[in-house]
Amino acid sequence: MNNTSKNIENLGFDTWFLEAAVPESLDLFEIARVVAVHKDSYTISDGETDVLAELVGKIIFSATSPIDYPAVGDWVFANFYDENTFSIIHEVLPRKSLLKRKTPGKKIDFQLIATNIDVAFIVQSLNENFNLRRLERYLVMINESNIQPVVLLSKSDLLYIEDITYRVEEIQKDMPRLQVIPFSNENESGLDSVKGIMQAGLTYCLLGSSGVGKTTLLNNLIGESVYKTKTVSRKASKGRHATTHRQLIKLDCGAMVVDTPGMRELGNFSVETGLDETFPEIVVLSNKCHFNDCSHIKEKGCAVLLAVEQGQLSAERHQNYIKMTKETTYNEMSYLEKRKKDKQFGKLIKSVMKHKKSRR
Ligand SMILES: Nc1nc2c(ncn2[C@@H]2O[C@H](COP(=O)(O)OP(=O)(O)OP(=O)(O)O)[C@@H](O)[C@H]2O)c(=O)[nH]1
Ligand SMILES: [Mg+2]
Ligand SMILES: [Zn+2]
Repeated sequence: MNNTSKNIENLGFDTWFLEAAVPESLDLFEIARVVAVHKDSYTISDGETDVLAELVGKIIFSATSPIDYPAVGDWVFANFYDENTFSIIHEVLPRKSLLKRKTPGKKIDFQLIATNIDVAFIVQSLNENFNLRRLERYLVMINESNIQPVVLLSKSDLLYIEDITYRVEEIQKDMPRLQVIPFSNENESGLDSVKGIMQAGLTYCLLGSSGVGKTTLLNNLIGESVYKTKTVSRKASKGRHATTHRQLIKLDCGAMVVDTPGMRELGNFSVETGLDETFPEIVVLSNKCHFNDCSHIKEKGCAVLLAVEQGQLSAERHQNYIKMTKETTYNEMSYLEKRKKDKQFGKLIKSVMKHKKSRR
């Protein structure tokens, strides 16, 4: 494999990763990027060729959480075999950013969505999917991960211009610094604005509910319909995702895009900075609360509640903030509890094994 630095630079590799990498590994392995994750294998790319990859046993045996496994967007150290038709991943390089969410349902664990993302496109359709509370939820996750968020409002062809403007203003009233771009995959309006902000060497991620048009947008950015979108009737497609796995695609303009399957549930996990960055006005207000540890739910002298009462802060926004604060605390506690139990169970097994050995 021809691991020239130019090729991996084109895929987004920069000095940040070089400095973060274990120096010895630089001599032993080649550098590649994970462009797709399959059930038990990966596809990695050196910027020239895509190669099937498996994990070295060490990674599997020492992994203690989903974070220890490679995800789409990761840079890895690998060895190539059989004329570059097969490879083994030995090490995951440190990450610039990491997008994770709670696994859907009651189970308390989390999943990696993607890593080393620079900009996240949160896609909502301007018609039925548009929802400020859901938007805040995505923003908490993205802000927590140190990724720049941009909001893309799809299907503008289905609304009158006044209604589009109204929705954009609704977002910007609460979040004036957030970039919002309405667009249509159908009549292509706004597509140039989306293309216009995309930069070579940066990695973008498409997030949002199923059916909002993420993959259609990707196909439009590529310029041809390479990836499958939902074309079956609404009824038949209910609950089914057109996109089933995550992959990283390189565009002609030099930018990279990770398409993801729509998420029905977006549980957040220990997202303190994410919450603070998404609700900065609440942070400012809370400095004026009478109690230092005010939860802004029912305390006397709460400046946040006063702002809601006086109409400076919308009640829905406040409620969403409280809801997510409670939820993230609950998820984190349950997760720590689970880890503790797992550890105790591990210790128990070890001591039983030891006991068995000593009796032999
Ligand atoms: N009218 C209109 N329809 C659109 C637009 N964008 C996408 N669609 C349609 O919406 C449906 C879903 O589009 P997809 O691109 O598959 O949606 P997705 O977000 O990738 O969905 P998942 O992969 O399931 O998460 C398709 O039938 C598209 O043709 C748009 O801008 N306007
Ligand atoms: Mg899709
Ligand atoms: Zn308060």
